[in-house]
Amino acid sequence: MAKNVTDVYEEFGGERLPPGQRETKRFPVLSKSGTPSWDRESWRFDAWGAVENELRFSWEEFRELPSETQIQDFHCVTGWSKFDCEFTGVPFPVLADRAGVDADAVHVMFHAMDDYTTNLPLDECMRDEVLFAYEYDGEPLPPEHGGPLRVVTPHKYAYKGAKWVNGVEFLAEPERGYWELRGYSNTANPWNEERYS
Ligand SMILES: Nc1nc2c(c(=O)[nH]1)N[C@H]1C(S)=C(S)[C@@H](COP(=O)(O)O)O[C@H]1N2
Ligand SMILES: [Mo]
Repeated sequence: MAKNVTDVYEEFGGERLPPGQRETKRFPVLSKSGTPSWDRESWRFDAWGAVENELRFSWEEFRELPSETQIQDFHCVTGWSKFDCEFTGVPFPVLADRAGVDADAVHVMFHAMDDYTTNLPLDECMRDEVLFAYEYDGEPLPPEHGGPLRVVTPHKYAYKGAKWVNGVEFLAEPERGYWELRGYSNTANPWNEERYS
């Protein structure tokens, strides 16, 4: 059964459609460079940094982690929102618990196969809606949308969700990712229109 989390906006006191957004039924693709290729045999996912257990998963091992299917909204900083996206994947807290996050960890950097990075405070990642997603609408996540694995962040603009994610780094100090170093908001709350900084 899919869990409907399209009510996250209530936490931010806004309308379901954030200010300055328009709804689209399409699912546009936004990538800083091309779609990287991957190989099921050699693919690895790592968790490292301020953790008790550094983790490494093969594709098969990652797929054995507990997963959920959720209905989420998706908000792109360029102005479109897509309602009711069905994603299946591993909630961030599941992974964090396996790694055993250190008491001094406060921040997270996501790393991706196209050398994209994006950052969030740890407490904004420790929510079940932050998914490492490998299915969209019950099918393998399309490569252009981040397959085999991407992060989705329905409480943030979508650049906080790394496509082609292959690592998560736990940090004792905040750092900035690819777009956060290039003028996008570090905080990215759609209901406050935190687009650029
Ligand atoms: N690895 C990686 N992740 C990424 C990007 C990227 O270029 N590389 N673009 C980001 C941006 S700016 C957006 S809006 C969303 C777009 O996701 P979509 O292409 O599935 O719509 O992915 C985000 N994640
Ligand atoms: Mo974006």
